[in-house]
Amino acid sequence: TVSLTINGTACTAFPNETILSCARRHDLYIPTLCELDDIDHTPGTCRVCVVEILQAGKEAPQIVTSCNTPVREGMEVQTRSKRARDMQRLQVELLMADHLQDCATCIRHGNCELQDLAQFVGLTENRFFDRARTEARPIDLSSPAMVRDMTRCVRCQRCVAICRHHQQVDALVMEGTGLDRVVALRDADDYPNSVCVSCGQCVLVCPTGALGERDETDRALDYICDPDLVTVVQFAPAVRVAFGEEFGMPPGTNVEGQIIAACRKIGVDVVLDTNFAADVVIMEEGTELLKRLKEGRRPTFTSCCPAWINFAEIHYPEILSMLSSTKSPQQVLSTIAKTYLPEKLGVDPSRIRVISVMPCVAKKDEAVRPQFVHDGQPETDLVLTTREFARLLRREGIDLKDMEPSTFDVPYMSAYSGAGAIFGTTGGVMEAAVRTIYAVVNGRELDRIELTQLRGFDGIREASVDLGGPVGKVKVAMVHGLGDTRALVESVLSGQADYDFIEVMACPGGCVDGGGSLRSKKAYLPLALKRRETIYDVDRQAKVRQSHNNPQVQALYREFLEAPNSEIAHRLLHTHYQD
Ligand code: HC0
Ligand code: SF4
Repeated sequence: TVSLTINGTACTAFPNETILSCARRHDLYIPTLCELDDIDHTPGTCRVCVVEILQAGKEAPQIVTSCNTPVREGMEVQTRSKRARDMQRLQVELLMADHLQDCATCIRHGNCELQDLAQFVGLTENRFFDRARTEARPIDLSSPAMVRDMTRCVRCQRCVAICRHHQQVDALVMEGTGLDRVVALRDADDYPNSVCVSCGQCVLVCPTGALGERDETDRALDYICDPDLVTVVQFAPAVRVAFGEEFGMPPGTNVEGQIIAACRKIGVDVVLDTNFAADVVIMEEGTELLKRLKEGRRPTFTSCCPAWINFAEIHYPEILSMLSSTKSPQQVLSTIAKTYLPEKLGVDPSRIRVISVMPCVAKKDEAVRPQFVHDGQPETDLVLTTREFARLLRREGIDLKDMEPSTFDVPYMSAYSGAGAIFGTTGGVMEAAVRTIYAVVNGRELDRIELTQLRGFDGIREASVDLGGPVGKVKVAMVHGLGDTRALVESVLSGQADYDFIEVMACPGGCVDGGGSLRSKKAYLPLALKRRETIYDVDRQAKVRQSHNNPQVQALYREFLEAPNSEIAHRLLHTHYQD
């Protein structure tokens, strides 16, 4: 180990450890901006973490960036000397020189790492701001999902790193020099022509409002406040366990009841659950899989994650025939909400507007796919990310904590099984599918419902599952995060891998940490495990734990869809992909 002092306190460090890392382990705060510890990102571009050091043998102290300067034996570090504090403040002021300062209208207002930093260093003036130069930087509105606003970029390059090294999509590059340096799309002028798949991981790590979802809270209010419209809200499996913390509740709290109550309070007419549609997806996809297995078509990939669909279409069109044709739960619910629901409610389908609340930005993209728009009418009218939903509630003066939990008020399209609930975490779709397929094949339920061999957090997990009967053992795989997905797809294409069924989720962790989730500061994915624990709890406590045993799903087939993969189910609930 290495001995040094920081602010006069004796510290021990590992050889080659940085000053910043050592300070953090000793609970000594140094301001940072570009760095992101849990993805090992230290580009040293913001220079906010400057400290003063005196090294053995040197007479004068030096100013260095602590994120990339290794400790030395006998080093004396000052993080709070007058000179260090002045330099930290100057660096923040320089960052502000070309950062648009209309904070009140920024999507990140109140939750911005740059605002925090300005407070920490006590910034009271901004001598170098060049408005004309800043406003000349591009704002890209070409994606239905995201906005890339370079007037607010601080060039931390976290987005470039996450896209390149973790998702391995490599859609972003740094372009230009000096003050004109910005994040650009690689080899493309706009999102539709780029290799970006809208997974939103870049948005999750952006410290400012430079990357954000396309905010649609205004349009949501237009629908909700229009007395002629019947507004339907559906919310995704993961939202209920990844939302409470925005309102000060412990991470992983299940706020399903409060979400229902809040929707009702703001004037939503009908609240439905995407979990119900997840159960329907299992009926359709499970049936489809059995058919494909019989025909010897393997493997089958799940198709519910829209960033994965984008990834397959853009990067591996040769595998599109291996994707399940079943629509995602979001699109299944919206479709039924415009066909079956109007009959139930006795209203004209043209009056229905479906708003879905998703922990995902790619769902916005999915909603406007041409396959899901008929005669100009989309199945899903509007997608709000979890972040926008929080914004919407605030706009309506609602604090989720004050809401008395409520329950769904219609006896259809809202009940769900434990299998539908676990869709929100990596491995959940596979587990849900196996529970139902086993019962279909054997005429009885699995003895052990919790398929713990499918759970876990490794990027790629595989297992052999005995489905019994004529089907026997099948080989399944689950992958999350697009870096590992790329590796798995390559191994399928090269013939190395030999799977029957593969679940893909583009976001690491699955939807519990989707790209539309609340943003954490100074960390990439700190809350995934707490959220997934709650999801597994929901399953454990569910009265019905298999999709086919959900009485409302049974009623839907009895009253409307006839049978899984029936002609009408095919017409309404299946889709195709484009290469
Ligand atoms: Fe997901 Fe979904 S589970 S993609 O991760 O399948 O976003 O939560 O809503 O559609 O159900 C997200 C979450 C969903 C869909 C479901 C699937
Ligand atoms: Fe890369 Fe995903 Fe961001 Fe697109 S949305 S730039 S693929 S991280």
